[in-house]
Amino acid sequence: MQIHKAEFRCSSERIGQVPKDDLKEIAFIGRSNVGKSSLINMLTGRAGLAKVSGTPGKTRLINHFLIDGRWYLVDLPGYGYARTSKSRRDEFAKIITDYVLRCEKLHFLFVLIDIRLEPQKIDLRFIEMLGENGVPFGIVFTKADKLSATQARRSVARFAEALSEQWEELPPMVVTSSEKGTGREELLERIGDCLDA
Ligand SMILES: Nc1nc2c(ncn2[C@@H]2O[C@H](COP(=O)(O)OP(=O)(O)OP(=O)(O)O)[C@@H](O)[C@H]2O)c(=O)[nH]1
Ligand SMILES: [Mg+2]
Repeated sequence: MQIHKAEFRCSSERIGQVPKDDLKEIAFIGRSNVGKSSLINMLTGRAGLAKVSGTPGKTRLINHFLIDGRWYLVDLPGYGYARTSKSRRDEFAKIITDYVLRCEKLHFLFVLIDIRLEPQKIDLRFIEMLGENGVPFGIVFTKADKLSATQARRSVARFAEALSEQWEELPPMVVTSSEKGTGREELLERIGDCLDA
């Protein structure tokens, strides 16, 4: 699949504000600073489309980007930023759980994982929550440019092993680097398949 045109459509602070058309939505979620906004810029080929920052918590709203007038890429705030909160609702802020669990237009969710890290409890809990609620998802590993190919393979295998404790069948997984453009074609293919399904 190709992306020819990407345009910012709107920022929403509640799911009641998201676009009311019937276009499918593909969303990116993950911990603050994992690289969600950078990945949107890499995929669309537009460096400044989604706002990127080295400080966690940059994206605070649900941002919709209209792709080729046909579907939306959705940039979500990161989870796991407010460390003091205890309940699951707070842990995965209300705006995120509302969108992920209640937005009927959400077609497929990609959970982004920093490839450098050991499997993190908060990511595994989030994925478990998706499973419990029947949300279709895949995994995107980010920042692959920070590791050697061998280290990257090991990291993916480690995460797959952690997931296989929860899941009989593993979700699709794509390794990416927004810095280098790695995984762009593969991820676009995946998204194309999701949109056609
Ligand atoms: N080396 C490298 N750095 C990356 C990559 N992707 C993102 N970054 C850096 O990681 C930091 C966070 O990137 P963002 O795209 O803003 O992350 P986010 O997940 O949208 O963060 P929040 O909106 O705060 O939740 C920035 O400093 C990016 O430049 C990558 O593929 N490689
Ligand atoms: Mg962001």
